[in-house]
Amino acid sequence: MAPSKTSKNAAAKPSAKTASAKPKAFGAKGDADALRGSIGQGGETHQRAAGSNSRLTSNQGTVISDNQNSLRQGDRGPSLLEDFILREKITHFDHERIPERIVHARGSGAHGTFQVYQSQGHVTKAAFLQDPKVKTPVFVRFSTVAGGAGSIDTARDVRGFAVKFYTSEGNFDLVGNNIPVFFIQDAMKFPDLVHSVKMEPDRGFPQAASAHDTFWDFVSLMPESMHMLTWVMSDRAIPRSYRMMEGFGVHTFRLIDAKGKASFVKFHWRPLNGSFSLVWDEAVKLGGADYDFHRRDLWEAIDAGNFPEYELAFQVFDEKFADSFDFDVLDATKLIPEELVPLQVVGKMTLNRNPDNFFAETEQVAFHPGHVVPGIDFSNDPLLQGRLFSYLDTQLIRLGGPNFHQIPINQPKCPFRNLQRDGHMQMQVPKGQVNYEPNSLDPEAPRESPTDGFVSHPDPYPVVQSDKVRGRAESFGDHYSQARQFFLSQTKPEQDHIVGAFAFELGKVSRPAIRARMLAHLNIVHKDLGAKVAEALGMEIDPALVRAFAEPKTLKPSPALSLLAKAPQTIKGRKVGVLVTEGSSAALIAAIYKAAMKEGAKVELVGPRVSGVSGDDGAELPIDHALYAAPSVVFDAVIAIPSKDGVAGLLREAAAIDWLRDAFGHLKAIGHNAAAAPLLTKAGIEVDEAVVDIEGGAGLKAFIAAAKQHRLWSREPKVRSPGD
Ligand code: HDE
Repeated sequence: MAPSKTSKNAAAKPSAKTASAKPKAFGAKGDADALRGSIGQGGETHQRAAGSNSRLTSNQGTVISDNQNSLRQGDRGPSLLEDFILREKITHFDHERIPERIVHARGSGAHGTFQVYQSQGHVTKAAFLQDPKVKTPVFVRFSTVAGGAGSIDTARDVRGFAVKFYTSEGNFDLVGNNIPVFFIQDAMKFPDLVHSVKMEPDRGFPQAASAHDTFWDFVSLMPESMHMLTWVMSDRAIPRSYRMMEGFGVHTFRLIDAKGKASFVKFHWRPLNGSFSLVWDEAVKLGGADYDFHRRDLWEAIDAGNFPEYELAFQVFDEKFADSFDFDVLDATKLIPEELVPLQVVGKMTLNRNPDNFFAETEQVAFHPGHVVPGIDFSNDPLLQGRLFSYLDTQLIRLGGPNFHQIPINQPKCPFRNLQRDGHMQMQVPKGQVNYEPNSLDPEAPRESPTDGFVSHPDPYPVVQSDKVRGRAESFGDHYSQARQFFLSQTKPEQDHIVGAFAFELGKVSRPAIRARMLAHLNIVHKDLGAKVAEALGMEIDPALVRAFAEPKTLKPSPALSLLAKAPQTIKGRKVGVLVTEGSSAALIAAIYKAAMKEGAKVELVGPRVSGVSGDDGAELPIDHALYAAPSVVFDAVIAIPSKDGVAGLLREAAAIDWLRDAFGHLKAIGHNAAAAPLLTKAGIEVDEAVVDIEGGAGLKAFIAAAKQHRLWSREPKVRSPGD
């Protein structure tokens, strides 16, 4: 931001008044500090001089005269305990961090709105699902699960997809994931699961990775995890972008209509631009190239006005369907195939504003599946029931007390009043004598609303007279059939990636017995899966282990479970990287911008330097990145158009060779000119339908068509085999 007129003047010339009133305003060592003042860090100087209300103060409002030097006894003497300004500043700083989330610590947020397409009054009375004209504000936080707050974005992991709807009847939080099932059936096992996947407690590594002994030890002893594991080893766990992944409420919830009639529901989010993933080698390299790949992608898209959109869909079903379904709808390790209960698209969420402050909003937002509104209710899913306890409890420690709902990002946007009082960080100043109910002293005090307040669904689900038990229904017992169904529903490349991911992860497990147990499970899920992973690991499947489990059912494949089968052909919201050199064709660059913009994609120029590179017309090219700072993994498709002279320099640059070699290995569309030919050869690129000479023949059009396919899957067998 350009400095204001006042600040420029003032910074250049401190006022005589300030200088004379306090000759040592910038310290006895004078020169360095005075220089700092003149180049902007001492901006407060001119603020004091200007006497504006942007004067720096302590938290108590005392105006601060010197923000550069602590108080000491003489200019080389000891600092004084009396310095209340230093102590306040340092103490606040010492407390800047709050405990990070025990899971989902690494996340990125965005504001937006939700609008229903048409009234859903036939299934729910929830106010925000009635009127298509109503825009309900939302705040969304996407996250990884296992890593700490500072961990990489592209780890293989489940992604959190948590949405807070600020409805006219209170906040509704849909705290979901990008995978529709979960690892465990009962909340009792959650701390064990999380302990096993987080860094190992003695050594403090690995960070943000499930590829280690404790995780695979735990899940190999937990057959109910098998379905989720096939998902987590699939491409779903390495999404291309938060803008390009599905979301799921996971559990069965209930919708309640105005007459009190209940239906079961599963919630789904579908990104309008389609769902896409990275390939594993790309995800690994992105971990080094751009730690914040997903956070940056979301921020930049919203900042550029390219707003991510997701449709909300319901799978609505009744008790009769629930009873007829092969699996228990209360079991969070199972999904209901869309082919059995089709999705009803009910509305759209648009993310249109970045947070103003990461900590105040993204870090302090407090989600809770128990934040529901009239018209939405729970089911008896034991995992959900456990969550209903956990989320409120965790906010108490994380946000420091029971008033976290008063933090702006958590406050309902409808009126809220009750008689809860006091506690840490109470921000409200409740008035009057009455803080209890019933009372006869204050007719204006808040009271219950029997007619339109939240009433729990009476739940006629057969809770027959029974003993207290710690146990599970038999209907939760089949752990393999849906895992097999998921595997069989994938396209060939997707199946290969699942095999590759299991081989990679189990290859990192040091105890052979754990690997052997997992291979036995995978063999039950599907013989091909077991055999291929065993081959990649160079191990045999132990028949004694396999016999211990019953043979699962072979269910009809569900094509909706494959991402590739339903991927739209688009480059909307994607990035094309263009490698140029001194003397690259300005006309060709202009044509590339035009063709990409027409498709809603963004072009970024990569040059040997970040500035001072001219095109063949002599004009300086608007380079976005220097080559060493922008490997091709950060782009969806790439083009190399060096000049005839410029290519010689690239041939000596490992970064340029890798740029193309990686794009080829990651199955991306590669456009080039004739001058790039020796570079392509040196990078080992074999011409195929996604390697396009953009100057000749079908030209740019053919390149765009190739890029719209996301990746050229038929190239994959040439560059890697499953299990690599
Ligand atoms: Fe969570 N989960 N979870 N979880 N979860 C948390 O709450 C928990 C589960 C999910 O961006 C914590 O505020 C238990 C399933 C998301 O702030 C904690 C169980 C699903 C987020 C917690 C589960 C989720 C969380 C940590 C098993 C998908 C991030 C910090 C019974 C439907 C929300 C916090 C955000 C966060 C507990 C299982 C989704 C500790 C006990 C299943 C998206 O309370």
